[in-house]
Amino acid sequence: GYNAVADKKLAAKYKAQLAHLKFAGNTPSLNAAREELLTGLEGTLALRPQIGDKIEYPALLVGIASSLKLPGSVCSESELDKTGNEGYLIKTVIINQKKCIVITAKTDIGVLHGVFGFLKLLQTQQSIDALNILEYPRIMYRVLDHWDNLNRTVERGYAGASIWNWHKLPGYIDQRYIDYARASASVGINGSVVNNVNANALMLTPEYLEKVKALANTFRPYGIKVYLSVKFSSPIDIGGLKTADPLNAQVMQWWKDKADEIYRSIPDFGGFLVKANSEGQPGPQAYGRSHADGANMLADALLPHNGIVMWRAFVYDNNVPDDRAKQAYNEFKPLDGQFKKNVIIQVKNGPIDFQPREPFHPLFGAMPNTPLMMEFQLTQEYLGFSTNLVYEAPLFKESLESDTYAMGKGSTVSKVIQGAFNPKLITGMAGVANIGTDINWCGHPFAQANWYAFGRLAWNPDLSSGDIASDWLKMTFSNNPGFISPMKAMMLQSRETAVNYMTPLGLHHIMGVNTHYGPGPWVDNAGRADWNAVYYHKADSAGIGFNRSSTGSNAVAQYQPQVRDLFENLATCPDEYLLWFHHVGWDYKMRSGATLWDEMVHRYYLGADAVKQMELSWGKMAGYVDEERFGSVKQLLAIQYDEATTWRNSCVLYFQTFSKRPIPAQYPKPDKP
Ligand code: GCW
Repeated sequence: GYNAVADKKLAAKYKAQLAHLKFAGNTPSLNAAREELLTGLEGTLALRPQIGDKIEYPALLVGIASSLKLPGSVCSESELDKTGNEGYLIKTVIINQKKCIVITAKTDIGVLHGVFGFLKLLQTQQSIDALNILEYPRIMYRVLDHWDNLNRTVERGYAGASIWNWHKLPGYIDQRYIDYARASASVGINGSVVNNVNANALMLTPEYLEKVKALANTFRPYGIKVYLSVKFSSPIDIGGLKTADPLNAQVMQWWKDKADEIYRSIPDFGGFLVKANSEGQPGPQAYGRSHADGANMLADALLPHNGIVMWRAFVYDNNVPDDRAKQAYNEFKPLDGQFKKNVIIQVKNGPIDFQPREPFHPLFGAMPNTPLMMEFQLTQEYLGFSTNLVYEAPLFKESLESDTYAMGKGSTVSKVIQGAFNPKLITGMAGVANIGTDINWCGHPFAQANWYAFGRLAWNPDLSSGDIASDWLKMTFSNNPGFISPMKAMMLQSRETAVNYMTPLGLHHIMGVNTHYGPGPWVDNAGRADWNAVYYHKADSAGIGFNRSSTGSNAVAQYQPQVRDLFENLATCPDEYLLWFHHVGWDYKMRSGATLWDEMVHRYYLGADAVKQMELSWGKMAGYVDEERFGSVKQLLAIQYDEATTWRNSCVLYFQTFSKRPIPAQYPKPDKP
């Protein structure tokens, strides 16, 4: 839905400027765009513009440039070219000496994105007097990865069941599918991997492909392509073959036939996402083949249809004795340049696993001849599920803005994934979805901001967290500065706050075993060394932290020399990553002047106290928010405070068993673990 523009004067002005609409064309995407525009104008302004083919003034003109028959002076070829296949122009122009607003593009999907862009202007109460907006996506594949299982459970999902009702598909199209596509398209997302990377081979059977086709048909008008996660052993599991060896002729043929079968019913099918040889998933290594052999075989099957393979670099196993953080780089870096052009390697933002904070993944910048796509996690697996308010854009931006130095200073991760250093490569960004059947979609009213921010950053990774937060707040709640200013500050601080009460100073992976919920720094019996928290924090009587410097696992050597040196040297290693890269004594003198122990205790208290502050700020927002959402966020923040104090108390008391140092007197004693 769309909130009404609350500023009455401004609403009246908008209405006067938008009295007449000329909307050219009626393809499925343009029809979706028209309907969205009319719904948006009705919702924001209670406006039903007069619609006609003739231009009447003041006019809003919408359609692809060629069918609007605009005079060349209104928008030039070169401007239009810049918008590409998905971008758009929104301009104030003079036609017959009269002012009009034009929303135009080269393609139907561009027009749809333009309509959403225009509605955002109204929702965020911008002036529409003199518009000159040219927008286009910086990244090609902007994809949500659903970890949804066929039985409707969602791996690491905290917002109810899977929104895909496989039982009722293909006959029954739930309105949710359409709203999902609208919401995703409104932020520029153009792909959806509908099933879990821990894939079920049944997904590729004709019975399920029929259902996938129905979803693809539903998403198509919104410019969203469907992709599938595939299980590498599918030729055995459902194909009756004895092997899944990627160099076996029958296996290759099986995948070719499967791809042809899929494209017969879904001509614009996006391609495959593959998790192979990781956490027990089958893969080419079982046959002595490499990731490149596996990925290229699938790529060959998809290439005639323009499909792509997104091959994940999240790999680790028991055989890495010293440091799990090094494995992906070790396996993939030597394969640089060996992948087919329609393969893109999907790399998590950090080298371990979606922790509250990680340094950027060393593969970024290390494979100049291979497309790398970013994988972010929207669902809050390690960030307190859907009871914790954590706005993730600052986390995403932190990794995007990290300098890899791969092509000299300024070679940020953002530039690497935009293909700035090798324009021949395809580009992409994936977000592990946080969407479910909950009535508010994401479990926590503020968790929607992470879906929103992902879409905005995939479209343009150089946007700022703050601008995205204020757009989202305005469109979701209220434009009132009395609301925006404290709530934007709260959102922007929320991730650092979570880091403080969970894993300050570079600590990581000390969550509850398996669930990854709540504290579990004491875990030492998870079945495998690298699933134990003690493997990651290595606390002992001398100090704490994982030595990844040259005197330890030497993971620092996977970075360019400038970055390696920065992390290697205690004098330059940022506090944020201290215990990620170093084992440091309890009395180590921090930049703040405090000892490591005191600083750590301080951060834990700071984190929990900041959640109290969030509760207090939200408490003052009753006047700006409807009762239902106000009450819901209020309850969730109370839970979050409880969880934050549990984190703080547990970690401080547990680490104290090693440090044997007192909790500084200014802090209240932890009352319960
Ligand atoms: O974060 C870990 C999760 C697994 C997940 C895996 C992955 C889908 O704990 O549940 O499996 O990462 O990304 O493959």
